[in-house]
Amino acid sequence: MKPVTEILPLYFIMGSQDCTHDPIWTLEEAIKGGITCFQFREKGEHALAGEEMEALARELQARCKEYNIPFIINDDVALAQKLDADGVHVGQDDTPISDVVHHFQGKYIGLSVHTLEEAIRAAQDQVDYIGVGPIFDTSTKKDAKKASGVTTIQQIRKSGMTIPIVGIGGINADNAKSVMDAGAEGVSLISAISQSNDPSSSAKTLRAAIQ
Ligand code: 3NM
Repeated sequence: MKPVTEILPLYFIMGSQDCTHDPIWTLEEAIKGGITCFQFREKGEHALAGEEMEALARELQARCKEYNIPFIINDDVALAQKLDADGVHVGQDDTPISDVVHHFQGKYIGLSVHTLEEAIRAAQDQVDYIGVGPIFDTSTKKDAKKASGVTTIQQIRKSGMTIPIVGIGGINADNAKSVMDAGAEGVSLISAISQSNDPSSSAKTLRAAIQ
């Protein structure tokens, strides 16, 4: 298993509902462009369910395996266990994090946090990394909280916590560097790649922006 800080720099998230083009093609192109991790997040309006969702997850997982990119599943703990995913990412209102930590020993465990207090609890719960957001305004997650800019990341770092961080929400090639400068190990994003007509080139541009 790669060290968690190695997989965080360019963390691509998507489900079929987020893609302008075919999701499998989008992921392959994103991998060619240099993403370091992939999270399957089939959620919200127009998301697939049941067998169709599982079939897509398996296809995407196979692409990740081929290129040695970690395959992480959002929220759906049962699917993550069934597919033996490399990790699972949950939100504050999903499966209790203590259960996830217990069931996914040796896998990557990520938790979404929105405040310094939630970050402190996450570190106590021994998650591998936290997703801090929304940093900027996003139209991808309909129930996203108000954007906080990079302030929360700065607060977490000022407090002395070293837990690995990825920023999330409205991140693109123009603002990605500010997220890294605030103290994050990486940027996670959906639309900047999933809605691109050239996901490979978008990923490349993002990689250059954060280096
Ligand atoms: N979680 P985009 S914001 C999935 O704040 C998600 O926890 C968020 O999509 C949070 O890169 C978000 O297109 C959406 O803005 C990110």
